[in-house]
Amino acid sequence: MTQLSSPPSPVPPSDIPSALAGTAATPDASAHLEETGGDAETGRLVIVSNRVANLRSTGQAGGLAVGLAETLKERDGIWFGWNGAPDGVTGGEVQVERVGPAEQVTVPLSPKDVAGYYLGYANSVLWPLFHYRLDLVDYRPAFYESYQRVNETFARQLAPFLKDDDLIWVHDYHLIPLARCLRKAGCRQRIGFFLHIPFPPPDILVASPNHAELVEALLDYDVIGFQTQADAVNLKAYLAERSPAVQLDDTRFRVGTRTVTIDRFPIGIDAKGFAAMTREADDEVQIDLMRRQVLGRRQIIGVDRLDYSKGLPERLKAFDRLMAQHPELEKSVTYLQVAPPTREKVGAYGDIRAELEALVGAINGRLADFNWTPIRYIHRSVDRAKLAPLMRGSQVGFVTPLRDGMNLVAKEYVAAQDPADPGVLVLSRFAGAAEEMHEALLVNPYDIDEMARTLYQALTMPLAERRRRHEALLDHVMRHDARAWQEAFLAALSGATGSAARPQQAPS
Ligand code: GDG
Repeated sequence: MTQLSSPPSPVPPSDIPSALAGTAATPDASAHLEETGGDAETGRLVIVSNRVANLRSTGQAGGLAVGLAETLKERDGIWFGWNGAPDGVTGGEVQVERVGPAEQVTVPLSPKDVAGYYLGYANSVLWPLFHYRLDLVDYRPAFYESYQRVNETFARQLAPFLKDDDLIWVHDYHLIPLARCLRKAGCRQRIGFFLHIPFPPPDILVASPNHAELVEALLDYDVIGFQTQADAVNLKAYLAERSPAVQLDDTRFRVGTRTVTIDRFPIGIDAKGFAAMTREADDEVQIDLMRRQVLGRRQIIGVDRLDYSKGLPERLKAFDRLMAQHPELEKSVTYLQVAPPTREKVGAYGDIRAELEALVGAINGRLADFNWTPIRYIHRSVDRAKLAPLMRGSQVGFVTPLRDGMNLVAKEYVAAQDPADPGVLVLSRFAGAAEEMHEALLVNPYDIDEMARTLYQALTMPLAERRRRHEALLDHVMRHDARAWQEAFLAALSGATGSAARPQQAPS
């Protein structure tokens, strides 16, 4: 067993259970773990992410929360992250709350670090950079210092909770340096990283002054997981060009004395659960649906956080173009865009909101009639129980991000459809989901004409073709669901060489 050396614990980790049932591990992984002293059958799962999902309720927006909340409801482990309050003290008191078999461990951040680490480096540097938006990167050295400081503090606060055979699964771009910081604190557990957003090609990545440190820090993980093959290829290309890491086979690299796995683990949704939610439409949604049925109106739906990566202005322009090219569709097609606010303190988000509101106003002002509002735009979070029936009642799912790690809405739309009379998914080629969802109508989200033509194709598609496409998509979404994603990642992490090949590190 490995020795864990921890700094003094801010709260006693004594009541954290030691055994964890149901950890996924392949037979190969189990055999390997016997050699290395780890135990995939009993090791706990420790999830680390910027924010800790509310395990009691998953009715909130946010892909990560929806994707992972179910896992920890069923097994022992910890979910560690920031408490979300903007006015704490970085390194201050740790809160521990038990929810079922799991524990939520949350830590505070100071206003300075919320501005520097979260709004700054994570969301004004890494988010635009990783979404290929160099024009929106707001690089400031102080942001990077705060990002490093917060990762070091999180590592110091997390380390006392860890046990030797824990599997640590770190999520997303906020926490790239966390494994490096945990290693410095003496942690030798297997640590995996999953990036929910795209990983850009080397030419874009090197525009960041910190690209070398970021990639070196990534290589301290045992498993680096991406949404798509394209993302994994981008990191491998960077390594081939600029790193001494040696590629051993398709997914494994030798980094010093260690082996690091780089692979794709496309995230899925709780497809059965989401489909079941369509049967419980509340009165408001049912009335809306009946009204549209009586009026013979079809609906195009989009559901996205109001983020510049989601291609919302382009979508509105495509709808406008559709109406210009097919005036016969006036009053018979509406476009419902749900776009809850997000990261409003980052300047680029204010800009996209203003652009969108101007476009909605201009299009509706020009086209609307007293009994027809072409675009219904909801800039609030809609309850999840309403979303599923709203998607089912919409004939087109319009999912056209300019760049997206995966895009769960594409999968939710498919899961929500009535197989006997399904709607059509119009999907951006630049969403990670396009790598798997071949039967969607794939579009270039920058090409307004193509999107308008494709919307028309979707609205006029014969039933037989809709069913054929939907059947294949549904089969995929059901089989490659959230559970399959977690199992695949955890199997890879359980099977990782982990501490076996890592030299003993002195605690700092
Ligand atoms: C990141 C990556 C990746 C949206 N509006 C409301 C609402 N939502 C839900 C959707 C969906 C989730 O939020 C959004 O997930 P996405 O995948 O579309 O996008 P991101 O938030 O950008 O997520 C993304 C994901 O992580 C997972 O790895 O796919 O590429 O960017 O579930 O339904 N939910 C509720 N009300 C809303 O108004 N309740």
